Amino acid sequence: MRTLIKPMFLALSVLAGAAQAANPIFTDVFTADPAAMVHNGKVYLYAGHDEAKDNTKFFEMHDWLVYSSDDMVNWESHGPRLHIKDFKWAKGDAWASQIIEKNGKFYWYITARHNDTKPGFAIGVAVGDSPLGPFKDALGKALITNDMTTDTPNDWDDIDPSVFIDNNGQAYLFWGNSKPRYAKLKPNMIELDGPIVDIKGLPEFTEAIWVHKYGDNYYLSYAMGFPEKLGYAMSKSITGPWEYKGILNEVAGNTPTNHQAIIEFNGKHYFIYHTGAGRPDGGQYRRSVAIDELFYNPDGTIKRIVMTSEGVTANKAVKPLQK
Ligand code: FUB
Repeated sequence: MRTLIKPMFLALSVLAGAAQAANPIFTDVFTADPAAMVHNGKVYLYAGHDEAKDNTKFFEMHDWLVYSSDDMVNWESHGPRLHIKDFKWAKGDAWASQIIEKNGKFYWYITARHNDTKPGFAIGVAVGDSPLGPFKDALGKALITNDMTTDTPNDWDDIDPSVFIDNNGQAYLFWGNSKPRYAKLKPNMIELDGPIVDIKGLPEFTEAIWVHKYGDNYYLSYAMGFPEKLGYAMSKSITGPWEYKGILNEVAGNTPTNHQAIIEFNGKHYFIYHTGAGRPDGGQYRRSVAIDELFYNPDGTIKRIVMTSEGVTANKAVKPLQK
């Protein structure tokens, strides 16, 4: 499925003279838990799909949606590109995910509820040859299961994967609810390469880790408390130690969860998150992805995000002058 999504509100800004997309950015479906990746001059956005009838019971999530844009304002919908049924070991709950490219392959790490052979939430990985797939379960079994982390009482502690490849090529998988954890990945990206390590120094950790690097600093942002604010920590190494730096984003409107992706695209930095606000029928189980700009301070710390209803302005690569 390929549909061109016109921004809900496309206006000419008097000041900037640029097209602008209002938040939330998609209004035909409910979208949550965004992850994003820049590849070949395009931004690919991978989102969970909230299908709950209303906001009274619980999440209803069966597949993951993909969108792309070359200016952050006009988005093309590529529809669902991965479904819970693509993972034979999973029985439901297509929760947060993140994708990464390595050697021309795209590895998409997902959260799902495992069937009764290994009860609890689990993390799986799908692989494809392009950002749009097609994707297939890379392992035929889950990569992380609840019985691998027995020190936490809840069965949803193994959720929300964030994947990162360091400059030396070593890949890491981060994840967790109530306890943040990471493990090295083997070069094949589908097996752990060493122990599961607990991460220290993240006060009030709840879930939703996103790891990124800017300059020579590593950043680990995460949902804290409940209702969730987003906080962040910095380090000079992907394995820590992490130093907590403060709140990055306040509680999003009309939903207690908060889940972010942070990317750089054409020289600007973006904070992609979900909110229950901005749509009359939105809420805790009917969330919508929104995007605002993110700004670094000269010392590498990040300014508090300002969530806006106006959203971001169009950002196209500037072509160099032909001589
Ligand atoms: O969308 C289901 C769960 O809610 C995610 O896995 C969490 O990060 C929270 O957003």
